[in-house]
Amino acid sequence: MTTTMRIALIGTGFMGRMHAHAWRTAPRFFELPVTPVLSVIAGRDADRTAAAAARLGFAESTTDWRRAIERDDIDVVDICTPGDTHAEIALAALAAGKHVMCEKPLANDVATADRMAAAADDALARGAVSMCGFSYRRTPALALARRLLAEGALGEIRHVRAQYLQDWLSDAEAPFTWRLDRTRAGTGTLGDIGAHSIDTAQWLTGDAIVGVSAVLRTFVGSRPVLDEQVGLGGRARQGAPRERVTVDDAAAFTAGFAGGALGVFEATRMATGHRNSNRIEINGERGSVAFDFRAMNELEFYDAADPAGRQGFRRIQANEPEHPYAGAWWPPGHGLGYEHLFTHQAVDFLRAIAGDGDVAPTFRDAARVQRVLAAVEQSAARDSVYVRVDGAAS
Ligand code: SOE
Repeated sequence: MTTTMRIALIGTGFMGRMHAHAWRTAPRFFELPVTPVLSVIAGRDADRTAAAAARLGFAESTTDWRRAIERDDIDVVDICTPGDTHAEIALAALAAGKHVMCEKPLANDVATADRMAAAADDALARGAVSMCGFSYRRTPALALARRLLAEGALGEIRHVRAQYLQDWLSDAEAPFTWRLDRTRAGTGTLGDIGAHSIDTAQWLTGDAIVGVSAVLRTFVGSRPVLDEQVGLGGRARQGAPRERVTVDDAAAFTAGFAGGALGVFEATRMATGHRNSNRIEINGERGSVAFDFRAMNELEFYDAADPAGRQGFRRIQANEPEHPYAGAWWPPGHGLGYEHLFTHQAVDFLRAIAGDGDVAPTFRDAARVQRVLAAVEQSAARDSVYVRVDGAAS
């Protein structure tokens, strides 16, 4: 095995910049069996991609992702592009023998996700690792929750309550983006942020969602097109042409888990005042955990075994050296941020490549999330009838 992992990053937007930061930061804070090297970044516009390379620390830039993938001196392909391009890039990269990191949601439909998962399984047999970027798994407080649940601290799980609330589309004049185009994004809020809640819920509980009953809403049917899209924000000029929104603005569904737990999920980009409130609470027979990304360094834990008179949720600052990932960073209590999740993701990925730890979530795990997304859409299209999740354990 080489001691370096030469990265080709495809995409220069929000996630591209975030992943670049993660590859650069990971070896500076974590002991790694292999060292990432920022070799090439691919984007659509030559000047802007060259500027991104210079700024983010890549040796080279290109407008041809295929050439980047074909190169012998590339080991890892990192896909940070809109969903409709994931499969083509990932399949080409896996065929070329590269390790692949792919942003979420894995694909825009189940059949494509399944093809990617099958290709990843084959590639793994040949030593190439693939991971889907459900980054919230790498929040120390949520990884601690996962540890508590795996240890059985909550006992039998009865309730999963997940809300992912954003508000960047609450203004009807907020501009159109690819995220509002079904052909590019697959679904809207559901796949973009609801997918995080689904993945987090299944990962924390170790249980599968087997059926859903759902509603989807699109509150604003068309949006102004900006001359140039910058990030998620911005406002269009007066009289700008409008583009039809072909995805959901909000999703709500109840879910049954294989083990009997009842799930209630809500995802929206229309919750005024909520910039990025990713919350989950799980109640079991022996206790509960609760997390809100607004206080991402904390996990609330209720232990029903605490003595009478002293019971209540305790707030654990998940920044102690005993907590997942936290020991590599600052002294206790100094806090981590959103970007740390991606650094942790890069660390886990590089370690998995070197055979140190399992790769997760795999493309197979991500295809299971895709099945839940599909079931939610089917239920919503049929007046919320209960739809079984295809292929889920029952
Ligand atoms: C936009 O809604 C977005 O950037 C998502 O695409 C990310 O996955 C989420 O972490 C933050 O919000």
